[in-house]
Amino acid sequence: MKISVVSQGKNELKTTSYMVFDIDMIKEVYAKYPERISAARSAVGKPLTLSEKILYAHLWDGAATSAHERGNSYVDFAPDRVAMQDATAQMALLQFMQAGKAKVAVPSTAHADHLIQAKVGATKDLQEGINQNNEVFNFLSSVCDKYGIGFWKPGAGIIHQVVLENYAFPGGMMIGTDSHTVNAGGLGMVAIGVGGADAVDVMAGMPWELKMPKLIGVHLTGKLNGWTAPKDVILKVAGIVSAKGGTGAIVEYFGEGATGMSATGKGTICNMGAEIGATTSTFGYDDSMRRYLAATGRQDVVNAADEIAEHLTGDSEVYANPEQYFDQVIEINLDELTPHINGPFSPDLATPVSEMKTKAAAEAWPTDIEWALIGSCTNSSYEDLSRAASIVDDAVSKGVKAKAKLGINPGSEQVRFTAERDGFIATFEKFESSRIFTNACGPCIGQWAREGAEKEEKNSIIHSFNRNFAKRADGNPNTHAFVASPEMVAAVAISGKLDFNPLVDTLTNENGEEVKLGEPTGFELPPNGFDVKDNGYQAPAEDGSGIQVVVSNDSQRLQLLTPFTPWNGENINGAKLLIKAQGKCTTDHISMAGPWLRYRGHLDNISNNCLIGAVNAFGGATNEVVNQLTGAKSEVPATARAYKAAGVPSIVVGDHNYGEGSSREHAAMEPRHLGVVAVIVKSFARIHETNLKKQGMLGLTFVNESDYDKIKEDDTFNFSDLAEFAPKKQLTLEVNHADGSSDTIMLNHTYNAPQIEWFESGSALNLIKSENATA
Ligand code: MIC
Ligand code: SF4
Repeated sequence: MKISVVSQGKNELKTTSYMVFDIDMIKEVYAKYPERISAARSAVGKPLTLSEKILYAHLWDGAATSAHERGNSYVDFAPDRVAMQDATAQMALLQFMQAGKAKVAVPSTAHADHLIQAKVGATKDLQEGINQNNEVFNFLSSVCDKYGIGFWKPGAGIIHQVVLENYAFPGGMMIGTDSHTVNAGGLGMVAIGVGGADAVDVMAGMPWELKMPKLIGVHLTGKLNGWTAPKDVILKVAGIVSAKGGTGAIVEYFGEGATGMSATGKGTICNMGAEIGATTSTFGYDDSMRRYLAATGRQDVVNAADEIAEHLTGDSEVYANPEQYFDQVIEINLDELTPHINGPFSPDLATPVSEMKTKAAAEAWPTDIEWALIGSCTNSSYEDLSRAASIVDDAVSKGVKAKAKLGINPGSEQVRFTAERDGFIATFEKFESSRIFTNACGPCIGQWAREGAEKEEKNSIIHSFNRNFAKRADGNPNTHAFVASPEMVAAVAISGKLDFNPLVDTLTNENGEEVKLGEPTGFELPPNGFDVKDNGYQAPAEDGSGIQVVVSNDSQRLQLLTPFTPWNGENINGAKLLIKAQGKCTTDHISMAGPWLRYRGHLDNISNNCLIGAVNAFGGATNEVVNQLTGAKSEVPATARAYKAAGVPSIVVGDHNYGEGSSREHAAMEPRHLGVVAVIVKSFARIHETNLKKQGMLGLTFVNESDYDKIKEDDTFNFSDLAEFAPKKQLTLEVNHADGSSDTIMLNHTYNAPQIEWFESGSALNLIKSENATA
């Protein structure tokens, strides 16, 4: 099959013909709502939040018969749909191919968005992206065709914008193999990021398990105004709760401030809920959602949702007295909220724009901005582009030129096409140095050929993305990346200064006059409607049974999976320390993206990036550990391979919130493939912990956090009571030090009985396969 390019060329005829995807499925979901909500209400015994309504309406076993304890009970759910992006879909679909099913059990889509590099501009970059990744795109296209999965071709857009525009619906439940799947909360869904193995469960028609989340209520009063944007709400929330403050919780927004903002603005807020570790975030069904659904051709969804509208938002008693219903309540008054800039290196480091001058000086952050980037799944809607363009327009009309380069990645071809028709693209191009990149992730995931990045100079960039971990955008560890709203990014681009405060500061124009930028203006939705010539969608074959999916044996990009070895039932003895990671260890540190995205479908090749970004607690270097078999220093992946070859199991030790960030299961599969048996940390990020379990690893936490300090570089480890591995029972680790002394350390785990079976079987997939074989 040949992949065609979504043309990003000039607009031609209006050819939009909308189709509402899966409307019958949506109607079926809604048909069950009244009965299920009333069952949930009796089970819980009090008024319900929106999050509870959606969760209880999607129980695998049907109507609720009892309440599920938040933060404690594992519950089986039946999500309505699955979304995957190219960088995770490869591994998800390689696993699905092993599950022995002819078709996916629920509507599913895959989106080609992560693999296209931003270099010179959309047209060239997209073609280059296709040339570079042809093998992978062809694989995805044919697997999708075969198994009944919708495929959005390269250039169609970023998964979460495309999902919001086409598939998200109020009250629905979705999982997706990307942590920002949560973006669909902007249309009132419970949408959750997962690893590929979880997606395989749902696509194979099995229940999907989640620990009943806790609930955080965010009460938004007042109204956004002036320079303040939806992005500032989540930048502020991140500052309040920190990068792990939302762990295990759904964040539900309500109040006049919530209903007063656009659906895509709500999407921005939900999107970055991933950066506080939240399971997901959501908003009640309201007029902004009606408007957005109608504008994107889904009046049928509005009609269906309106029939059960009362069930698609929280009960009024809940919003009147939130403290009685949520585990935590946060109040934000939008009238008083001011623009924020978060960063560098962590998305929760929040600074109000008015304090940036002092803060940047105190921290010695470089304040000259060379690049300002607008885009990513967080902020690439029509509204975002229109508001950012208004700033550019204003500057141009006042004779001010941009000091920094501006790069734009529109969220979807529909957004780009419409924005071009309405003149916004031309506005951005009024600055000579502006670049319009492909409708794709681009710089957000390190797919950015930034000139000079290899020099590793200390510098700052600002962007409207969600993540700003070290090296993420351009691979340079000294790039200080700051996160802000698109309108602030435009203003900072124009001034060239990180600490520019458009509310009070002036700029000097070409005539030497001092001018002030006007407040942003824009359009929630295109006044003349959305339009697109080729949205880039490829429907799957009706009957895919005859389609062959070919993976060549000598491919460097794709590799069929070999099942992981089941546990032999014995205690694990004589394990060596692969690395004790210190401080922040996100999935970007464990399995870097950027240049490594090319190996996402090839487990052995991508394992060569295993933990290369993690900081070694002994000596502080990255990608340098001592091979305990030889005593020599060596790279992490090579050391792991040496232990594996010698038949010596290894373990990884880590700090807090280990595995924060992405859903990529490579961060669990790589260590597994390289012979790591256990990851022992102070605390885990949710998706990563599940990914470890799914791949048959031991993901354990210190009972006493300070035991982390007892682990020495040359220790040998024995798991002495693994044979009695059982739910809620601690495990014992004997730590034998090189000087002959030893410590006994107790470890907690959160495995329930079925998850212990995953460990015993070698992986969750092995278990599915054996169950299918005996069915
Ligand atoms: C990201 O933003 O880090 C990614 C790339 O979208 C990831 C998924 C991946 O690693 O492929 C995510 O957020 O889950
Ligand atoms: Fe793509 Fe960035 Fe969004 Fe991840 S966060 S899906 S890389 S745009």
